[in-house]
Amino acid sequence: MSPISPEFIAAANAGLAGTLDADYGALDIQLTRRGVDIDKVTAAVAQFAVAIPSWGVGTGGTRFARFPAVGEPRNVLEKLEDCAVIHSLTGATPTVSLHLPWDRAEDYPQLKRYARELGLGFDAVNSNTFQDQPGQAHSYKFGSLTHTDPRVRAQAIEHNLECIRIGQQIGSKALTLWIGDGSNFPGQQHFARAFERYLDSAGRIYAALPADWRLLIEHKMYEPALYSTVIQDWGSSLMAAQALGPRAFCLVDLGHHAPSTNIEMIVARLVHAGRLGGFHFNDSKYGDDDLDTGSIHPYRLFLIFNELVDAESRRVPDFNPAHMLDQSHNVTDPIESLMSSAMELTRAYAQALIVDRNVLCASQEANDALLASQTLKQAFTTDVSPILARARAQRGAAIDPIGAYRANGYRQRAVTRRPVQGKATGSGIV
Ligand SMILES: [Mn+2]
Repeated sequence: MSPISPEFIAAANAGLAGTLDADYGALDIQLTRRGVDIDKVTAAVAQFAVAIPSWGVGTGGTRFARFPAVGEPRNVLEKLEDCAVIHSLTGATPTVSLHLPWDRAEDYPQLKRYARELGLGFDAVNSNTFQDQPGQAHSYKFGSLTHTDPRVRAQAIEHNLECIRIGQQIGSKALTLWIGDGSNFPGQQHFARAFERYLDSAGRIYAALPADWRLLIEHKMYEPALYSTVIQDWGSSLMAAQALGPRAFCLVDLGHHAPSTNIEMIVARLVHAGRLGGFHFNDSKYGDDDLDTGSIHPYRLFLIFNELVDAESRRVPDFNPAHMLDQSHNVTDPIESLMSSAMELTRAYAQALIVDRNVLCASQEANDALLASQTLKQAFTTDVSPILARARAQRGAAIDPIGAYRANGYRQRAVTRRPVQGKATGSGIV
């Protein structure tokens, strides 16, 4: 049972239903004129789901400092409570992505049961070989899966195998692999040998994957290694996925690219290769900022979803990318940021669903650049908010999630139930 009751949400919705009906009706008239069946779009939006990262419900921070918020979750159970609040209000976040060892639990079957009681399941598990843990035999200072010392590589491989074993107990079906390995100086690392070591180590992890699991390979062009990273870009990621086998896929974190990179085109290429495994959604102005999804470049987000809907409409075989948020919240209530981001994703999806694909296709074939561009802009500039709100209401979620959350007082109650600790565990940027 979620900490936010269905009765509370129903009462919050009651006062907004009339306005929503009017706005939805007005949008229906507009979309009908354009040949769009609004109820079909709403039904599709109601099916949209994105996983919450367990590390997202705590206040993140920058590499300089972290300013803890009040009422922050102190362990994985409290993180799940917060995730349940987000899902009950948005209806769009039924799963949680755990990060190990930050989210270690004593009893994983019990953790799975507790999650189910809250109405939640588990998405991909994330391994962590980019920082040392207390009591660890070998340091990751100079790498993990690609370290020159085979003992370090063996330790990093074993950690990933443990993540798979834990994931199996909680019902996960994917392992996300991101390594901080790389170099800070030209000449520090032999590029080819480091990549070969990666393929060897990742191959051992891949070999241990259960039959119904996927391996999601996350690339990142810089940081913590600032000159080169071993899995630097989608090219390295795709080469690795193709070398490992059919259940290895590429994961696109929006922040892990050079500024101005055409991410929607990378998405199209990975779709073509049959290797688009999923996303870490966030937004950025300069680099890997991990800002709230859709807060800086909503048009880019729409263009990415345009490629996803295009792939859906072309019935690309086995097309099933995992959606996850990966954000760091420094100045907002993390629950509010995560709700807002989940809503921005459904917005981009709805906008992409109402693109007139016949006109777009005809414009492309006729080399009518202006009409093609305007066809996308028409969809992007349509205010689809009533569709999102109706989809939420249909799922028993809130018409106005943030308004309902503030009215509920969940955070204030959490302050009392969760006294401030000296140091919060397990937050970071990945
Ligand atoms: Mn990420």
